[in-house]
Amino acid sequence: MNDMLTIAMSKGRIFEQAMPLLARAGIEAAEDPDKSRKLVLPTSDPQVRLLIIRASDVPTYVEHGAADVGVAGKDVLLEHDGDGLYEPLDLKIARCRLMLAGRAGDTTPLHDHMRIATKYVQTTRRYFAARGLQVETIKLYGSMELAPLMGLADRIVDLVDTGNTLKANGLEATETIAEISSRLIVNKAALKMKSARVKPLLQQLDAIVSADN
Ligand code: PRT
Ligand code: MG
Repeated sequence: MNDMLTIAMSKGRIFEQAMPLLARAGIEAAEDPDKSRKLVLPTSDPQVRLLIIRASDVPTYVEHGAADVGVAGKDVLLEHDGDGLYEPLDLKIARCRLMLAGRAGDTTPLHDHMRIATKYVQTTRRYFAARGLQVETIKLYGSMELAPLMGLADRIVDLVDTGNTLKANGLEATETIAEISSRLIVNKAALKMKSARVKPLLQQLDAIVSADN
């Protein structure tokens, strides 16, 4: 069991974009997580297994050593506090931007006590605090785009890729808070205790990402 390497990631876009990279490092999923109900997936390498969990739970599993390695969006990592993990490699996949957005044409300047709806409460507070503004954050778990339209919030902070979702809801982005991509994260203890497994994987993935970018 100690020779087993456990890799945590979410299904959806992260799985779809991370697995082709892992395949080039010799790790292929034995099953498709969209077709299987299994949360632990064996791989083509008998010593490697995948945990399929919620995107925002990935840093928690890795920090506590329940997974040795994980793939998590920078958005999730910015919002996660804890120090049991390293973030050694930018996989440059699942890219997007964390942006501030509001109703199209709304030119109200940013001000103290502005209400901002977001899933990213900590990151939002930190961003505004760094600019000397104290905002009122309203925590939402999804469909942030609705909040300014319904008068729940003045602005939102959300991920933007093509901008189509904002546009379809009469919103426009005004500022980029962070450039987002998925990172390989590693449990601190695992990097020491399982370095013979983890370090070669890191080196292989680093070379694969460099070849692509
Ligand atoms: O969906 P669920 O609640 O299960 O979890 P999740 O939303 O955290 O998972 P998932 O798979 O949707 O996203 C996982 C990770 O993918 C995020 O943490 C980001 O790091 C990354 N990513 C990259 C994105 C996007 N691009 C993205 N466009 N995650 C979400 N979106 C959404 C965005 O929230 C908005 O609703 O897509 C919409 C905007 O897209 P455009 O193209 O219309 O601008
Ligand atoms: Mg989602």
